[in-house]
Amino acid sequence: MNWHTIGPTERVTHAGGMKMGTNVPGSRCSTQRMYQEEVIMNKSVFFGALTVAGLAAVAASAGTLDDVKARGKLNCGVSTGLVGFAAPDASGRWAGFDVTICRAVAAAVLGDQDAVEFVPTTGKTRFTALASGEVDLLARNTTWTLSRDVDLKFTFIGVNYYDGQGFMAPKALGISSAKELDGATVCIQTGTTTELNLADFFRANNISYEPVPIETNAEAQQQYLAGACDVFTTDASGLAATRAAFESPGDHVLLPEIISKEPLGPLVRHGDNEWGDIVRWTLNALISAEELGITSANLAELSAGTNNPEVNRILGSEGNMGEMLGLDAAWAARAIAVGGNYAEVFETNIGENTPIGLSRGLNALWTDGGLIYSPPFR
Ligand SMILES: N[C@@H](CCC(=O)N[C@@H](CS)C(=O)NCC(=O)O)C(=O)O
Repeated sequence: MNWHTIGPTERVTHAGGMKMGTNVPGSRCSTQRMYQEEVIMNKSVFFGALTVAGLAAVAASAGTLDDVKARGKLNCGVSTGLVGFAAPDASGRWAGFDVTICRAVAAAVLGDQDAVEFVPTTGKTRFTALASGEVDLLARNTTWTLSRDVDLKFTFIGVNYYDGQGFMAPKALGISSAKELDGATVCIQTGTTTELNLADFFRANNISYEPVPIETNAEAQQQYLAGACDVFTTDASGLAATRAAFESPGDHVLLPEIISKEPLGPLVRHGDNEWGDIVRWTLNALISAEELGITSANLAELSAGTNNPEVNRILGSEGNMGEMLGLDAAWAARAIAVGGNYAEVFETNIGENTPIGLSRGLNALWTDGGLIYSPPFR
């Protein structure tokens, strides 16, 4: 399909009642500017001459564990709102798959899953928030890439969701492949891998598009439904979460192409390995708990001691792993108590029986044919 050959009046109307490809007057969407995430992050947009990497070096000099303990609160960077992953619930309490990581770390370190200050960040602001020390940890569907590690100097402590970038389009558009998108307007969040992958995909397929840059998922949703862009592209999990919040999710399709690898996981600043270890092994505790059959239901019972030595080492009835981390013996048991093991956290927040409806897929345990794998508690 060549979008340039379809005049605005010929385009079908979808959810918001506006014509496809119509720009919302005065919105950022009339600016067809392509942001390059690393340029934004490194060109000192936020802090004069200090780069994100420079900020990371400054902020990492202090012991984050001591800071968190002294403050009595974990500052955790999350998204501005993506239901299922991180969003305030009906009572205003932050909940979700990523939020659980923040709460699990707070439970492990401070003994209180509510001792968390949730700091909403956008695709653009998240790295500055972490580098400057505003947050101790970022748990916000962030893709592990070489430049974010090596150049921005962040340590990805693991992967909590293996994802890939997809496209969502109104059903009324009648398209069945992203390769039919020549000339389409595409809503993309700035400061993300999304915009870089999008450029690569269209270039590789020798087709063109007009980017409609947006900053938050709420804005993406609104612009897409208003017809400011023909399609919305982001991580497939984000598309599922976004679509689930629509009034008529069935009016929108996810196209079959997954155009990138998006290993999403929590990250900390380089330079504070002790803190990185705590976050890493907190995630690993949730994953190992699934593998070893530790659940919310049997946690208390198993914590008293079992005949499985690894269960005992995780739950603290044997060995001194908590001490090695600068914590106490029950650190992992408290982390698991927050939302259960990895499977429970997945199923409660984003699984097949939730409106988000994600299957485990690549995120099944390695023993079930997936990629989720924890090194041993040994
Ligand atoms: N994984 C990609 C994209 C992450 C991203 O920002 N995704 C959007 C769309 S799902 C999001 O989380 N938005 C939440 C928000 O705006 O607060 C990256 O790390 O660059």
